[in-house]
Amino acid sequence: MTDAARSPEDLGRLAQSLLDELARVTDEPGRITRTYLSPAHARSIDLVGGWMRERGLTTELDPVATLRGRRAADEGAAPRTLLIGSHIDTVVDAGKLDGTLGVIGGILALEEIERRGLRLPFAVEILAFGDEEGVRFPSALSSSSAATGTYRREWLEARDRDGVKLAEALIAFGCDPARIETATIDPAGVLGYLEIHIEQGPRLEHWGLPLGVVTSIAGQTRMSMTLTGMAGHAGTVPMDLRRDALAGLAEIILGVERIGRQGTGELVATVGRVQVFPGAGNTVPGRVEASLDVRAAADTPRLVALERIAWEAGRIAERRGLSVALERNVDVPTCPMDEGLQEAFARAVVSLGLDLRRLPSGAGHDAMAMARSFPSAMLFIRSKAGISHNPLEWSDPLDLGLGIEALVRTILDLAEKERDR
Ligand code: HGY
Ligand code: MN
Ligand code: MN
Repeated sequence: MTDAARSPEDLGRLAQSLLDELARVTDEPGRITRTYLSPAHARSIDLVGGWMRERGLTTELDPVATLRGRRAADEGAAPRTLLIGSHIDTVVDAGKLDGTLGVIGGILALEEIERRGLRLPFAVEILAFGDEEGVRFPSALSSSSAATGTYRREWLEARDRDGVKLAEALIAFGCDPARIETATIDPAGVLGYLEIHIEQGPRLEHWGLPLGVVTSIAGQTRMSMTLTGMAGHAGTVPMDLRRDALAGLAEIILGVERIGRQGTGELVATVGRVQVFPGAGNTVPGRVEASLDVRAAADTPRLVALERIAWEAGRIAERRGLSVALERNVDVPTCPMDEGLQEAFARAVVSLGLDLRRLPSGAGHDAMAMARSFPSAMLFIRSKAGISHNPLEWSDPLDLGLGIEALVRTILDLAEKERDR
């Protein structure tokens, strides 16, 4: 390492300071909430775009508001491009690291390569996706789907809780939904996609390791469930004459939990959001809308569980005189990570003198969408107590620095391979 190289400790401290600054960009003072195409998302693009430009990257915003920072190749007649990225949108009341670490880590890794006076035979593009979480609209992974030409046009018709259509929000943001196809990145010119991300689970901490190479990403299905009964006066409608949509949903939720527990392949099933209508304390709920999130390390257990949940929801609704509608919003199969890029991450981890462990991801990531077009791989950084989607989300800055140093070494490893190509 030359003098200009930062140690993992220094890299981690620097990453933490940028993470802290970005965490202050929120739509909800006092907690981190930065949803797709929100005012905070716009401010985060300005902040992160400034960090990119300060470090010599050229920036642009693509038609779905993905911020792209590009570093040109130093050599080669027709150099390819290495993509690095993650998301800068968050869940509600989020932690500081989920997604943002992959973008900031990419920016700092490129800065390290500059500081060390090293040259690359390929261009590098840092992608800051704006809609990985799918919190505001039922459209998860929509921005990375646009980069791989797999955008689902029906997402444009989706509405947020205020009734704003995704297409309208894009236009209000200064983007043009009619140009979404131009967001597609041609795979012919791409080496691959790398994403560093917090594990959001307990394995690395249990193993006592700061880093781990991801083998595959669990498939996931996200659905909207609507149950319709009859609203009524809480004081006058007898219990046996009610068509209480919320009571019906409560029974279905316990069924979802039971089916989740009985499943194989690390199946998980969650109802995370419920909206009750009309929502008055003295009114029998006439309608409820709920989310359903089902995942597993293999596709079959997930598909079997979805069938069982649909069947059971139908039976419960029928018995209670309710109607039930299930709509699929996201359906992403289990996604294996590229073997070659996994080995590049693995060599970098070993070069740091760390034990090498590999693990699957239960959480979804932009890498699932990017893998549709490009060889893709992920490196996990240890999460304290496996906590995420929670303001208590935290990783030791030294682990952050080790992750970024591993990314630097992976980029240099790929540079050597590219020269020998
Ligand atoms: O829900 C997920 O798995 C990811 O955090 N979007
Ligand atoms: Mn997340
Ligand atoms: Mn994430």
